[in-house]
Amino acid sequence: RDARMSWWREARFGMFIHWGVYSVPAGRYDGKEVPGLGEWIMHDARIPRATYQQYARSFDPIHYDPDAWVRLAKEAGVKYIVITSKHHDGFALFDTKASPWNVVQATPYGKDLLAPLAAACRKYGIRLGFYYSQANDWNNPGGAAAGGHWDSTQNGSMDDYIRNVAVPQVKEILTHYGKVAELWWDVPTGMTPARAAQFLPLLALQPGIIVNNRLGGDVKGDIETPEQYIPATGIPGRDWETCMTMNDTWGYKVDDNHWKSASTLIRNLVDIASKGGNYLLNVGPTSLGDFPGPIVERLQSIGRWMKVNGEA
Ligand code: JFZ
Repeated sequence: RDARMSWWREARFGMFIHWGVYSVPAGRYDGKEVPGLGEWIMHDARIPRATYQQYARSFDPIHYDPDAWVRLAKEAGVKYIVITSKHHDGFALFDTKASPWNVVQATPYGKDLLAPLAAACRKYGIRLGFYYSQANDWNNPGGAAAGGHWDSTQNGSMDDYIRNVAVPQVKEILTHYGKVAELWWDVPTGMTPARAAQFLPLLALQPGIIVNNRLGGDVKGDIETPEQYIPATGIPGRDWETCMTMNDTWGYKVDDNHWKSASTLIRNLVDIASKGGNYLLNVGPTSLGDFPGPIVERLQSIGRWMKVNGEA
């Protein structure tokens, strides 16, 4: 266990990437800003499944340059990246046989987004992890929806969804992209010990993998995941990773300009490192595949600070 955790305990700084079809509406529906998180827009605005699926036709990230993303991360001192392979909207950023709701089949872009990111990470010596929403899935029928479904076409058996979509997709992300550093489960709506147990054997596919604590069904995982805050005294006896946004959303939202300053972000990183944790700092790329300007500026500022004060 300790050997497996050793790189992670020294890493201190990771980059979270929330990217998907929600970057197309970018927080607006029916001409109005939808309050809350950009990646929750389908849920929060009760967007019908067929309507939401139309956004995929405009998901065409022709500016996507994973080499540039990873270089920027590396220059900021980031040691690992965790990207949403599938968020709660169920959209897979990868080529999957388990559901047609994926970037290859449902978008004009038509190419797997994870493979070139994995290649860039290998090139720059950055570890790569995957976020996967195992329970909430608002498009593949039978997937859970926190608070319940709002469109009858979402209905189905959650056990069938787990067997036919989630488990096969987790197997795909753990076998098609080389070494996977971290697996980031999220929001265990409807998860039971029996459902969680369907996923556990898959971890053997990546012997060194580090798993967070959000699978559900009483599975503890390797790391705690304080969200948007820094525990005052760390978390004694547990490894932990504070995930945090630079503004107020994870997925890109055009109206969210509430940016933390670079000095706040640097202070947070130092505070977290001093308490034995890791900082997983989020970026929400646009549907064209760009990092918003304020994010680039902050990563560059952190990089300048690292050059003077960091180790790497
Ligand atoms: C979850 C997601 O719903 C959200 O979209 C984002 O991906 C974030 C990183 O994770 O949101 C949560 C999950 C757990 C808590 C709060 C928000 N929590 O435990 O306080």
